[in-house]
Amino acid sequence: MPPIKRTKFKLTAEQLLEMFYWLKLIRAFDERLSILVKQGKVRSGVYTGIGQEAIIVGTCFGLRQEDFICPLHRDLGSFLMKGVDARTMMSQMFGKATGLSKGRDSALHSGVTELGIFGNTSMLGANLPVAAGLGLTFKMEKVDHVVVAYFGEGASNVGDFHEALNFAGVQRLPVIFVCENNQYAYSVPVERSMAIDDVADRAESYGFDGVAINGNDVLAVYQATQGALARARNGDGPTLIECKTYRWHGHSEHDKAFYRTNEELAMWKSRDPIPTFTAYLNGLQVLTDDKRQEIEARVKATIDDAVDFAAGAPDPPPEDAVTDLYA
Ligand SMILES: Cc1ncc(C[n+]2csc(CCOP(=O)(O)OP(=O)(O)O)c2C)c(N)n1
Repeated sequence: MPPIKRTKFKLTAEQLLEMFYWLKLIRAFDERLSILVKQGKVRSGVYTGIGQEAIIVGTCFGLRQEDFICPLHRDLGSFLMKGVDARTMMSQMFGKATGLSKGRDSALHSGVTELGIFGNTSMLGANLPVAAGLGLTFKMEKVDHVVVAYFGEGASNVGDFHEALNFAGVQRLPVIFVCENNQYAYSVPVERSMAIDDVADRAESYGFDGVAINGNDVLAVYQATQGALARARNGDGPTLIECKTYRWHGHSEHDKAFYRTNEELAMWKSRDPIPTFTAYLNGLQVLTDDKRQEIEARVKATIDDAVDFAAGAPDPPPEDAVTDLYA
């Protein structure tokens, strides 16, 4: 069987390999952070998205620079895919002067306007009305850019979520609401915080489509996002995509996650998004052993370089505390 030219998702072999690279890079970034934080090298709290990478790759792949993302604490990979280089991102986690916020915040609240990344706040759900506001701006400016806003299933129980979806539905705003349903909001399992099975069902109340999909299948996420992007760019309003997934680590690296069973974790690890996609690429003869080794080497070199750079980067000078103030 000859290697494919294009899949039914209209992705070329090169694009599929690029997706594979991002899955591996985002996994490696978080795995390294998990080690570095235990070594006391990271000044930020670390909330890994290990196990959830397919959501970020499937939603960010092919976004335009002008499209905005509103990422959350577990979505560092979306910064990388939107164009922040690994050195800057690692510096941000180390609290160094070379990071996005020059060492000013706990690493989770930075944005980069030029790259279409809106900085998050700590209040869960509060990024969603902001996303709706960005969508309203695009609509008023009559441009076909789209906002992709991430939130957890826990955040979907907060009032801000409902206000944002209602407003976006009424105004037909170009926003894609992406729920990362990883089954837990800190220690609270989803069945203890919601009386329905699917967050996706909530979209109907606000007059637009919601779909629940396998969030560990990067192509399923990509396909759902492409449909939502096309509708949003066409003026047909928002979509809610609920991605069912699981976070392998605790809520943050200091949480040992005693509230869940080893069996449950093992079951979800058997649905790891990376081997699933690897098997697909192997089946298409897109990913040869040589290619895989080359990509893995590139990922390792990128992470090693980012860590070396961040470790050697300067701390912010004290006098910097009074610069860049907004008054
Ligand atoms: C309004 C609000 N309530 C509580 C918190 C504390 N808190 C931070 S993350 C978190 C769990 C979030 O769960 P979920 O929304 O499902 O996202 P996940 O962390 O699972 O990705 C909680 C309770 C907060 N930041 N904001």
